[in-house]
Amino acid sequence: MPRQKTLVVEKIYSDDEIKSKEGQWFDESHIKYPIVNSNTDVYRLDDKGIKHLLLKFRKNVIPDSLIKTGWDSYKDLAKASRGRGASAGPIDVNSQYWGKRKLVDTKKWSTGYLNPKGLELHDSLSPLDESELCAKCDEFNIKRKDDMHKEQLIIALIKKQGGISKMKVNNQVASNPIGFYESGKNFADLPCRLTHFTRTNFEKYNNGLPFIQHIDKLFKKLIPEAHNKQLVRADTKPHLKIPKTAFSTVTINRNFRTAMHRDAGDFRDGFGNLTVIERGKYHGGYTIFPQYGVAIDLRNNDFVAMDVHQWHCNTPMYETEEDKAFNETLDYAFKDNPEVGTAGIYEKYTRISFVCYLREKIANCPDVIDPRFLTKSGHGKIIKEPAESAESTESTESTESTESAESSE
Ligand SMILES: O=C(O)CCC(=O)C(=O)O
Ligand SMILES: [Fe+2]
Repeated sequence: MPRQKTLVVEKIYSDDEIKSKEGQWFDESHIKYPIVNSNTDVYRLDDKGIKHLLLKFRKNVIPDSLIKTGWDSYKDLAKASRGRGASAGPIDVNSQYWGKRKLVDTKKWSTGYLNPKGLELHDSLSPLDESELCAKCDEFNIKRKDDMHKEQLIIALIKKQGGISKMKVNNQVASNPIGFYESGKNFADLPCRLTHFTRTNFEKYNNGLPFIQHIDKLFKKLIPEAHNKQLVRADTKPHLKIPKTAFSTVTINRNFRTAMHRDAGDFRDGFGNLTVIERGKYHGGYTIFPQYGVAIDLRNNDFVAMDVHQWHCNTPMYETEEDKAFNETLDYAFKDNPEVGTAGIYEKYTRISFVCYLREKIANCPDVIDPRFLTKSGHGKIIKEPAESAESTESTESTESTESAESSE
């Protein structure tokens, strides 16, 4: 008797069809197989009928003591981010977050917005009529089309005067990488490093390592060949890997319902290794691969190694009446100001998911790195750091997320 089931799944959508749905929401109606919640290996068939491992799910393989370690160490490290790209979902102009901002150039999951200077300019330009705005555009040598209406003229004037955010951003979600990151050139030159947020939360990061190391052990046991390949690569830069693992980085998400995306930035031949820590009661939040109609219910103590280069997302999380009654008996585990409007986090229940992986470009980092970038630091910044994201995003932002990181601590 095998200790696990095997499921082989076929495409419901062609590659082109599914790609066109990037950044969109999927709900439970897209699940075509019984939801995976016991030991199961899932294989997907490609267009040639060749089988590839999609995921290995294992139930109840993380001891409660390590779940407690993970919760105590990492519950507060899912910092808010506006750099999660398609996974953050379509820009919701009426959300608490965007409702109080003025958006420009909104496309699918990305948007620009007016900065304080832009808002000021907007106020001063709004009383002008079209002919006055046209005259102003001419003053600033702004090329304008004859059919531009009032708001477009105002935005053109604001843009010319630096009143629009430099970077496009995504919905704000609680999702943040800890561990190591490769160099980046986003406003500031950043070296290969332990991320700033990890350095400023260094004790927490360290205290939680037994939890991450256990996830690595599960990966090794379940998919030894892939683990070994990833370990060999990670070991080429031992100063940039999480000790005793094949991982460089862990993305921590809090109540983050992802829209359909593929992870990027991680080792092409590697796997995403996920677990969840729950508090309170909720339903849904299944991790679904909509192209194949298969979903898993990843819960406390469970583990999945999955091919994060396949399209995936989460179904909505919700409370039944019973869940609600139970959750009402709980204290709040977090002290977040609802006015900030980070998606999902103001519920009484909590689902923290951890994605452990190796960043592909770490292998290109130098062998010698200024030790200041690899260890505990105070709150003062050694260097300005832009938002980092588990995915490559069309854009990442700079100082603003850094500032909010400082103020949320
Ligand atoms: O929380 C989950 O189930 C999935 C998270 C995910 O896909 C991600 O962070 O990229
Ligand atoms: Fe993902």
